[in-house]
Amino acid sequence: MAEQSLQHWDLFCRVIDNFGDAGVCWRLARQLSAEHHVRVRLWIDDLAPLVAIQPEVNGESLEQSCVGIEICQWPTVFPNAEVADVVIEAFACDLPAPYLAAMEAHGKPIAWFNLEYLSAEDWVSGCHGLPSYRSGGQLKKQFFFPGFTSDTGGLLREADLHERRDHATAPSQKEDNARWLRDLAGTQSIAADAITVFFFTYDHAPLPALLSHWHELQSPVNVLLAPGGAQRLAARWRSEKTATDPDCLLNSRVNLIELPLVPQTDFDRLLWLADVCFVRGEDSFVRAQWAAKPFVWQIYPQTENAHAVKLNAFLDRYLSHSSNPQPIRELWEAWNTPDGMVSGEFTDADVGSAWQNFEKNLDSVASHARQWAGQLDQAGNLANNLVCAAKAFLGSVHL
Ligand code: TRH
Repeated sequence: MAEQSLQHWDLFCRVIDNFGDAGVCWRLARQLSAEHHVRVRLWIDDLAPLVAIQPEVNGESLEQSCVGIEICQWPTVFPNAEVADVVIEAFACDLPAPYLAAMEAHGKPIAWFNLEYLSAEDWVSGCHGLPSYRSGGQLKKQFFFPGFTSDTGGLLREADLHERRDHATAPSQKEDNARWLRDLAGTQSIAADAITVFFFTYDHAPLPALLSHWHELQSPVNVLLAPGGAQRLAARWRSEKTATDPDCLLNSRVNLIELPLVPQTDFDRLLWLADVCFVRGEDSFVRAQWAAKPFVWQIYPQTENAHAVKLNAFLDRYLSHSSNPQPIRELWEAWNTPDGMVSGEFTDADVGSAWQNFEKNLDSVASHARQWAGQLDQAGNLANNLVCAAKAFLGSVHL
C-alpha cells in the first residue's frame, strides 16, 4: 500500500457532555494534521464544545475548515461521503450506518480504530490492539487504548510541548505570565506573595470546604476559577458566607479570580503558571501531568462507582515510585469523596487538613510531579502510535 493512501483520515466524535470528547478529538486532529501532514476530517455531532475551545470554529456551519482540519457536522441523516483510508471511531461512538455500508463496499483496505477512554488499569494493555471483525471478516476494527505504559497506545502530546512548557515556566517569563493572567482575568488584583491554585472541577467538588479552610487560616491564595463547576461553587460559597455577615470577606486573603474559557492552545499556559492544578475528566488530567506540576484529579463520575477503580489504578501507578505518597493520596481521595467513592469517609475538615499536609509537602509533591512527567514519554505518543498502527495495517496484507 502506497504511503499516499494514508492521506485521508476521518474522525468520528459524539459529544456526551462537557468538553472532553470534543477536546480529545480536536487535539488528536490538530496533531495528525500539523505533525503527520495527513488530511483530517472531523465528524462531530455537536459543534458547541468545539467553538468553546477553538473560537474560530463557526457553530452554524455544516462544513468548514479550521487550522487545516475539515470539520463536518454529523447529521442525523448521514450524507454520501467518500470513505477515508483511516477511520477513527472515538469512544465507541458507533459509525453512521451509511458510512459503514460505504466502508463495506469500498473494496480497499481501511485502517479502522476504536479510540477508547484513558485508564491506568492493568487490563488495558491486554486489550489494546485487539481486533473485532465486521461484515463476515471483511472489515477489521482495532481497539486503541491510550495509556501509561509502552504496551498501550500512549498519550497525546504535541512534539513541541516540552520545549514550550520549559520556555513558559522559565523564571524570565514570570512577568509575562503575570501580565497575561491579569489581562485574561481582567483584574490587577493577583497577589504576588500568594500561592496560585487553578481549579477546573465538576459541580460536586468540595471546593467550598477548601475555600473556608483558607479563609479561616487567612492563607493568601490566588484561586483561579475556570468556568463551570468551580465558578458556581465559589459563587455559592461567597454568597453563603456573606449572607449572614456581608463584610466577612472584605479582608479575606482568598482571592477569587474568575477566568473566561481560554482556547485549547492556551489552556496549558494556565497550568504552567499555577503552583497547584486541580483538573478533571481526561484531557485536562493528561495536560496537568505534562505540565509537571503538583496536581489533583477529579475523576469523571460513573455509575456504580466504576470510577473508584479507575482512580485507584492511576494513584497506584502514579505513586508507585513516590518516596512520599501519603499527602498526595490523602488529598486526591478527599477531593473525590463527595461523590461517595474511595474507601473511608471524608468530611470538610478532612479536605482542609489534607490540603495542609499536601502544601506542607509541596516540594516533594512537585519533585514527584516532575519525575513522573519525565518518564511519561516512555508510554509513547498516541498520535504517532496511531499513525504507525495505520501504516502497519495498510502496508500489510490485512485481516
Ligand atoms: O470537560 P471534561 O469534564 O470532559 C470530559 C467529558 O465529561 C466526557 O464525557 C468524559 O468522558 C471525559 O471528560 C472523561 O474534561 P476534560 O477531559 O479535561 O476536557 C476539557 C477540555 O476543555 C480540554 O481539552 C481542555 C479544554 N479547555 C479549554 O480549552 N479551555 C479552558 O478554559 C478549559 C477550562 C478547558
